[in-house]
Amino acid sequence: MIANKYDELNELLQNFSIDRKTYEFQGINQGYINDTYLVLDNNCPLYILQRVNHNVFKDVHGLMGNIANAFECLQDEDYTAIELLKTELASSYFKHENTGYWRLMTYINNTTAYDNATDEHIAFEAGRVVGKFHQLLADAPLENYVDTIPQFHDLALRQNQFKESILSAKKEKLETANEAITFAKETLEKLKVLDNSKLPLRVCHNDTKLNNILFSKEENKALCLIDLDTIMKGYFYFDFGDAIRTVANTAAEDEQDHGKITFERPLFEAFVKGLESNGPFLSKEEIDLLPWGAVFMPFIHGLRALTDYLNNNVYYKVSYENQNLDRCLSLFDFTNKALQEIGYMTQVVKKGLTPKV
Ligand code: GN1
Ligand code: MG
Repeated sequence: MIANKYDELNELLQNFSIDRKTYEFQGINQGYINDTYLVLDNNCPLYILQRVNHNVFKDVHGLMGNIANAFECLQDEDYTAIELLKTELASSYFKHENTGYWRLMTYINNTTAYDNATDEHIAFEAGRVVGKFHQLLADAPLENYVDTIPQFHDLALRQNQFKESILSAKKEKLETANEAITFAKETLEKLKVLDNSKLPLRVCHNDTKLNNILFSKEENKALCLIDLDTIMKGYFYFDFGDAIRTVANTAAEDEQDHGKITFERPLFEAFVKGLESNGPFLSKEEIDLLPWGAVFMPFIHGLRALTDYLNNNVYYKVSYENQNLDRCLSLFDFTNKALQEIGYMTQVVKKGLTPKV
């Protein structure tokens, strides 16, 4: 990062109600959407500073309201609270006239996040904290939550966007992505079995990939969920499937060697055990659809990555030209592997999860 960027960020921090000093910054290049910095004082990490991508999140005020509302419910001795630092004008975000929307949150020390589950303990902990998150939000009034990205996980919308991208894509791209396009069309047919009509809407996280779960470094205990921009209404199988695609798969989202992509049954079972450890909170209908969630979520992410590849990378930040296609192919490969495990997953969730009556 260039030196004067530090100055700009320090200037920006003056708008928040924190000690006036010269802080240091470390860029965190993880997400595909926002810009994130760790704020340090004398090498000691204190805050997370983020610029919210206004292109993706049109209603930042509503988004920050969702997070503040959720934080009120997410209070429990078994769930670590994150705090939003207020601006001098007592707002939870600051709008800079040139650089857009910024927010500042507490950094929780001695924590880490994993891209993949390395063992069953991590998978169990992930399930436990996703369950805890949902239990704490189970009675949250849905009307208080705006849709930060309307129809975020709506397959019909994603299918239309995909079809449009095919119409406008360059011929070479259509050829390179030919196999992925065929798989997408076939899988869209198969996913017609998904019927949401009997499911309750819940306040969901909507981006529960494993590296959005914070773990304590010492005990490897899952503390809380981070990256809360997509907290909004949804179905539980969204959060289940998004977690499973990273917990039960030990390969990266953009893994090019598909031999490394596997569906790890012990990790799947451990995650389900973790979910159940909070006691029952899902309806029978929700439990029945969970195996399909583990197919649906990697697929919809793969479809969005493919669409963005065909659209010339206008949505996701990419670190190399074909990253979106690599993500798509890897996500589709896992989708296929999860499809083959539907029968097995059905047995595990039926045996492992008790419906709430
Ligand atoms: C995006 O930037 P990041 O990693 O938090 C995307 C998620 C995907 C994720 C990885 C708003 O999130 O849906 O799971 O990439 N977020 C948005 O594929 O599109
Ligand atoms: Mg995210």
